[in-house]
Amino acid sequence: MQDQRNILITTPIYYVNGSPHIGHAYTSIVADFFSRFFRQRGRRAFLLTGTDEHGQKVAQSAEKAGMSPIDFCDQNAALFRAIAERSSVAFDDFIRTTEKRHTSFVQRMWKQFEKNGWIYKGTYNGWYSVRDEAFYAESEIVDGKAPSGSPVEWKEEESYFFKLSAFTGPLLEWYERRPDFVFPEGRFQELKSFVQGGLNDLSVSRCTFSWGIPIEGTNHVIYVWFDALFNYQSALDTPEKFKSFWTDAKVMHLVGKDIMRFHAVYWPAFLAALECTPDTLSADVLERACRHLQIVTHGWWLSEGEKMSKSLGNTIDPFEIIERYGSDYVRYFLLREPSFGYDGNFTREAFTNRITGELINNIGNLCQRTFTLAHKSCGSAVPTRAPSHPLLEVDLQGEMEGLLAEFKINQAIEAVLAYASKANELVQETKPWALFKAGEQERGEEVIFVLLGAIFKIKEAIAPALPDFHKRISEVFGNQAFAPGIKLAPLAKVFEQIAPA
Ligand code: ME8
Repeated sequence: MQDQRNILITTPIYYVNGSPHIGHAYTSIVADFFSRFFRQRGRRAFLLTGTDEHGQKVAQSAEKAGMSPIDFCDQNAALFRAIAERSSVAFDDFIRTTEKRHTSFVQRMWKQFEKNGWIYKGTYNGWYSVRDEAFYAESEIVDGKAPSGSPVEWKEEESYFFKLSAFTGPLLEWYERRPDFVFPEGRFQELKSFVQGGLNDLSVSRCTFSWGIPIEGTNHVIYVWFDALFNYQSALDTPEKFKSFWTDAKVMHLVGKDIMRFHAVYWPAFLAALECTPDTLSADVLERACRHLQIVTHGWWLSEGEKMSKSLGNTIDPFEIIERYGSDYVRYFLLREPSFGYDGNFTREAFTNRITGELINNIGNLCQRTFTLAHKSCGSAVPTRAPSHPLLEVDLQGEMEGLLAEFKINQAIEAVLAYASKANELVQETKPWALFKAGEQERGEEVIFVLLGAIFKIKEAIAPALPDFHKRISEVFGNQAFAPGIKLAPLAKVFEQIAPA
């Protein structure tokens, strides 16, 4: 039976140390794609996004900008909200970790950890990367840098620790029960190898700066990742929301591959720690606490084959390209180009080729030709002669469901393109304009009926990727279900041409 549970879909909450990047827009677009897809199937989906505002990185960036941390956060959080809106990401909530609903929630969680015996005080001696806001073991440092390539510094400071080491065995046992916990499988293997190496206790507080959630009665603030991960629960700020979108729901955390470890190791450990003591920890507790969780990781966007970086000057500004091409084109390219889960390469050439070759020349051309004839020769209505035809029998939605159950986003889009190509072949074979010209009105109308039916299927199937296209084509059909005789509204242009790369 199909899973009909409500679903909570989350994006990472993004650091506000700078302005949004195409990678941030990407994760949010994928999350929006899935939430639209599930909603289309009648499931209740809650799409959560937001900003991660505490920690040393943000504090340092605020200082550099000569601003107070909170003013700096206000300024940049607004940009993250704006890019989600301009990418047509229909989020249900945008959480900021500086909000009271979040800070008080995290403080409550901290107390529960203490009560359950998971926290002790010690001294952290080791490597820390401010850019990654992550601690690294000596064995992970390569050429004086973190595995991510970020610079690290040696830290020695008093710290509270979370007994993460107790989780090594239980996590490994639980992972075996949940082969789908992390997508894609290969990356899950990497994670298991990391855990097999043995987990160290985790430093979960800092006392050498103050931009964080205070631990009451101490001079410490909570480690930014402990703080950040709980956004997924603190945002569900009424008992009804918590029950509907956590306790009784499926939870899909979409993240880039860079932050898999935090989501697939720390997060399950934190959730389990709320429900047991170190003595009662087991794989069963993890199962109970995390049974509904799935971590879906995607790859990295490169720009013209290289890592995007300010110094190389090859970063892609999401505001700029959306302003220039509109959100549908940008969404289409980002969803269509990479094999989901793996790295993608953003090149101007690939962008132009996909938009022109696939959207404009295939889907756009089909719509343009069909609507023109429907208006000119069929009285601006879906013809009443309704023949049966193999194109109308295709279960495009079913095909998409099968592919998307395995996160094959690009293949699902390919299935729509293949279908549109078949409809275009029908146009070539039957030449409906010639039929009308030759006075074969009935045959012409039959062809137009089939083509309009095909367009209707296409706009439904592609809706999660192209919300604007879906809206415009739905308006042509009077926002009604497809049926013989319904009136068709005019549409000036299906897709705008774009300049060659
Ligand atoms: O890690 N390609 O925030 P962050 C693809 N605050 N995705 C990219 C990308 C790229 N080149 N660059 C960034 C954090 N991303 C934490 C998260 S969650 C409780 C806390 C996307 O601002 C990708 O989703 O560094 C990556 O995981 C995320 O931005 C990192 O955003």
